[in-house]
Amino acid sequence: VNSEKLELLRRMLIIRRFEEEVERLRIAGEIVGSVHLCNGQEAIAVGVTSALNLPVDVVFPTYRGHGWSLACGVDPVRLFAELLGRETGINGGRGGSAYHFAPANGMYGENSIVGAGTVIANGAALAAQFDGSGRIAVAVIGDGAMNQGSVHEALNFAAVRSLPVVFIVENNRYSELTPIAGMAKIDRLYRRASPYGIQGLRIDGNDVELVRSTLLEIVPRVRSGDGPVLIEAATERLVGHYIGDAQIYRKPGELEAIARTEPLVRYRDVLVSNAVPAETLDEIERNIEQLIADARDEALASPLSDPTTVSEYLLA
Ligand SMILES: Cc1ncc(C[n+]2csc(CCOP(=O)(O)OP(=O)(O)O)c2C)c(N)n1
Ligand SMILES: [Mg+2]
Repeated sequence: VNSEKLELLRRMLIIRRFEEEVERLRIAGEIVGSVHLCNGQEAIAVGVTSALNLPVDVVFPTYRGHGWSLACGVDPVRLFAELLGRETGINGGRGGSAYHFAPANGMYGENSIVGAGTVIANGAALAAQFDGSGRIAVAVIGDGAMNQGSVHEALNFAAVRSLPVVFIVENNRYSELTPIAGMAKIDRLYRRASPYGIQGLRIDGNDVELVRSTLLEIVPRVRSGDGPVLIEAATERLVGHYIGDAQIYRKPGELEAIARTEPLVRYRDVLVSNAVPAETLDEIERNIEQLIADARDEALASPLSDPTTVSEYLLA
């Protein structure tokens, strides 16, 4: 049992250290463009993917998707290389931070059109009803995306067709710089599932074991044709909306408060109380720090993408 727990910890740590390194690379100008980090939201990606049968099952993350890719098993070297615009990137440096795609891992592409992943996930789920693959699709959206028309259409269509889709709402309480309280009259977004005739529930998205056990219970039902489920996973983003966001909209003390309940701090406490020696945890942390530093160096040493091949991979 402890080895399973340590694996959940490892996966969350890989994501956190990766994101911290991405922030440094972005500030240093090695990575260009807008970058959205998922620090604080790792337990959702790790808990959900741990209950899936990837790559038969498919995941549709948002632009805040580095953690989902890593949780789906994308090699950190190839993901760093992708963000750094290198030939060796998972998409040859063409997808970058917000648009990369790793179908071999069941990661069917980030998307910067807020809410659009839901509609595409429905397509993958609809295909599953025809091809008999047993696939389920996971559509990841934010709290802000719950106010998009496309999301409501997707929820209704998935409900009516009993599609094998799990809608994961990463509720980090902000849509860009606007608190969700200023955008929705209700603060329990899972309640929007019932008007469409589907099950909705809210869980603590900072509790990796709870995310995993919830999905282990729900996924088989969705897979067997019981229809879609919407899971609101309450979390916090420990960083700005994008790298460079000064977060002046936060209340005094807010960042300090959410740092106390973030998934990594909490899970370390859980493991210690499960009699895992602190030295074991320290060693895992050191190993992952090294793994991420090595991955960064390997990616930085690889060649930049060749601009003359820019039109390759485009459909005519
Ligand atoms: C259709 C559309 N409308 C607006 C935007 C601008 N936009 C980019 S991110 C974002 C916030 C979305 O918030 P949320 O769904 O809570 O996701 P989070 O960034 O918190 O993960 C908005 C409004 C967009 N990219 N696409
Ligand atoms: Mg949000």
